[in-house]
Amino acid sequence: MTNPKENIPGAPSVQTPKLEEPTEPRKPVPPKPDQHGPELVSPTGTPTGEPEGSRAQAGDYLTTAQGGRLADTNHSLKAGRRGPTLLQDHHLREKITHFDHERIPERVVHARGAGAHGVFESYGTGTGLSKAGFLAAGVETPVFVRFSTVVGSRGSADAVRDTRGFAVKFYTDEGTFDLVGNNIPVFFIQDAIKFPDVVHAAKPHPDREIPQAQSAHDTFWDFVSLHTEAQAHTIWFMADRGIPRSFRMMEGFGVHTFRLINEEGKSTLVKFHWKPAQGVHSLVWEEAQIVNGMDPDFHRRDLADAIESGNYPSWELGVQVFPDTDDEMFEGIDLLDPTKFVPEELAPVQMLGRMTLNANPKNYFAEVEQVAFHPGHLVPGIDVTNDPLLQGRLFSYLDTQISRLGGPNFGQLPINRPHAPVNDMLRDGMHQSADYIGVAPYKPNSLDGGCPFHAGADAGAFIDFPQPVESAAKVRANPASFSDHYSQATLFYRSLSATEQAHVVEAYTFELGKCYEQVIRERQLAALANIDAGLCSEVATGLGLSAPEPEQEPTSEATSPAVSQIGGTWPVAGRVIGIVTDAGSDPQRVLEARDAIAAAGMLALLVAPVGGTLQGTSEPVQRTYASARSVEFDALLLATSAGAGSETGQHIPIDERVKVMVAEAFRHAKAIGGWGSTQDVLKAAGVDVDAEGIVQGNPDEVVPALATLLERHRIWQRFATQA
Ligand code: HDD
Repeated sequence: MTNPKENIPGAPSVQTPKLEEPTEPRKPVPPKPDQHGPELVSPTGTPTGEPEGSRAQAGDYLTTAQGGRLADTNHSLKAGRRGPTLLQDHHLREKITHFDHERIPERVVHARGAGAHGVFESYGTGTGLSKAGFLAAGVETPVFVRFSTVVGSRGSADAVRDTRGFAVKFYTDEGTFDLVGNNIPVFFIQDAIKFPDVVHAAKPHPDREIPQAQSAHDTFWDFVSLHTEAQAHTIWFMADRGIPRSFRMMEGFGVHTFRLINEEGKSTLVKFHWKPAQGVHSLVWEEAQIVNGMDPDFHRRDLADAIESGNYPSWELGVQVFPDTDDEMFEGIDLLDPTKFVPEELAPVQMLGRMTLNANPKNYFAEVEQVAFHPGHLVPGIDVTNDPLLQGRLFSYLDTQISRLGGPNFGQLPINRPHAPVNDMLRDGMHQSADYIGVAPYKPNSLDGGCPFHAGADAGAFIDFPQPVESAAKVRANPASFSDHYSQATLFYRSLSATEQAHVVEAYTFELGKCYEQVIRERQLAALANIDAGLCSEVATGLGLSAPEPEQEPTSEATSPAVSQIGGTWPVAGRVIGIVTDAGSDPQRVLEARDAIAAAGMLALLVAPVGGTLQGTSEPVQRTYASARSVEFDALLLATSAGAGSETGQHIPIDERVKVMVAEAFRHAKAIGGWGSTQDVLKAAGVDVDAEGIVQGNPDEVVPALATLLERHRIWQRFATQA
């Protein structure tokens, strides 16, 4: 490399060592087997037949955006080695200009997200309800899913307390269907006109732009304590659902009531549900806080790693079904009120098919950032209701893509292209890239032979359901049933186990404790009093305030056990076990355990004092004491020899970082197994060796025992309040 100062008289000569760049052309690194991009369809939706890779990054040589080959992209064109730089350097200007415009506005909400490709396979059980082609028996439909947090910016951490977005794009033969839902079945507000208010309240304070991706601040609690219809949603994400263990372990909900139309034109009201095969699991709060520092990409990484390792996450899509009655009520619950859910005990979820995510994106920007969802992307057989929140969403999503993606042609981006043929009369506009033919993009026309023609229902057209519209005066008002703001918050809280209720108390106490304004804390306590007197008094105690009397006592004793996340057993595939080793570990037993873990479909990560290979083997270790933390493991396996009764006879002191790892894993109610000096390590970490969920023995005993414990996710008995 040339000394940059070589032309300066007297400047010392600097020799900078350098790694040589390859000089022979070679193909770009191909996508990994777990990655694929959007299907190669043209902007008008027809398959292009283009070979993979022909769109971009093709050929051996670096080119400009116009395809001209470049001799040098490392130096700008200068008048002499010491400049100045010449304006005529079109490559410099193209490169810098493009770079200057690389960022697009992030989503106003749900900015932070992760995505994956997959397939939806229909069981055919929905055909009596809906004529949608993708719900017919055996039909496979490609999908793209984007999970997200709501409040944080694009670079914020994954494991914050928040609602999660769960948006699915089905590329059906009849056009694209988007199911744009959340991991919580109720919403903050009843009317879309309040959306800017709730979002402004939840976003960082405008003066200091603090805090990022948090609801633990004054403006949020100011709003929800005044606008009490938000209480039903808020309690769901103060509960464990607000800090999921993984995107793979979340339920999804369409939230609104939708309308399915069958071949006979019969309408049925439904609520959509996604049920994860992996079970519904959460982090505990301290774990989530550590995760956000240790690995802000925790959920994104977890999803990508699972898919890369062939551990494809899957969900069943189901519906709760309600008769389409004039009053749009079911068992006293107003189906048009999006702050209400229908307990599964009253209307069981009927399964329609399974979605499996089987490929990671090839390029995050092109796919995850540019994907554009819209609840108005509907297919024949699925229609909307008059839910005032949904009605406003039908406007908002199209509108937002225009500023976010720079114009009205975002549907032509590869990730957004329908897989059904597109034959529209939309023309021109920013970023137009469709190869349109014909001279008459208007209707009626004779010059293009009258094409394209309208389709009828028999030719697969979307026919709006002819729902009668109430003859009434124009009003800015809600139905009377919308003024019940508390009954379902009460129902939710009372349906939780004692451990989950304790987490809710801790969450409110933490969040309100972060507020500065006393009046806001008191007002939220007044709202909690209307939900549950016990909840209110425990939070009040934590805040050092007295509990107010309720304005209204809960009238119903109803519960819905289905909302509790504790009690079931779930497949353990994809769970992560950290095997903690040290200089005296028996490599034979470590590898035996690792193989047994893999055979059970779980992932073992070897943790060693330093990097390199496992002592006495050529097996690489994945984590060191410096890089490992308990939060990335669902369970720990102690294969250590350190401690008083060292198995090797040679005394190895127990590393402080191992003690932290063990103490944390225990505190977070994780299963811990081991052999060798396990007892010593547990004692040194302050752990009761006889506690529930501690298993000791050889790998062939310990690994199956850990797997059984993991089926329940955590050792719930360890929490002070029993499940
Ligand atoms: Fe929304 C994005 C889910 C109400 C306006 N919303 C967005 C995303 C999800 C949801 C999952 C991210 C999609 C993606 O990954 O690209 N939103 C919901 C649910 C709601 C809801 C389940 C209620 C049941 N949203 C809602 C209302 C409005 C919006 C009432 C406006 C009146 N939402 C938007 C938006 C976003 C969005 C501003 C931001 C980025 C985008 O649309 O594409 O238009």
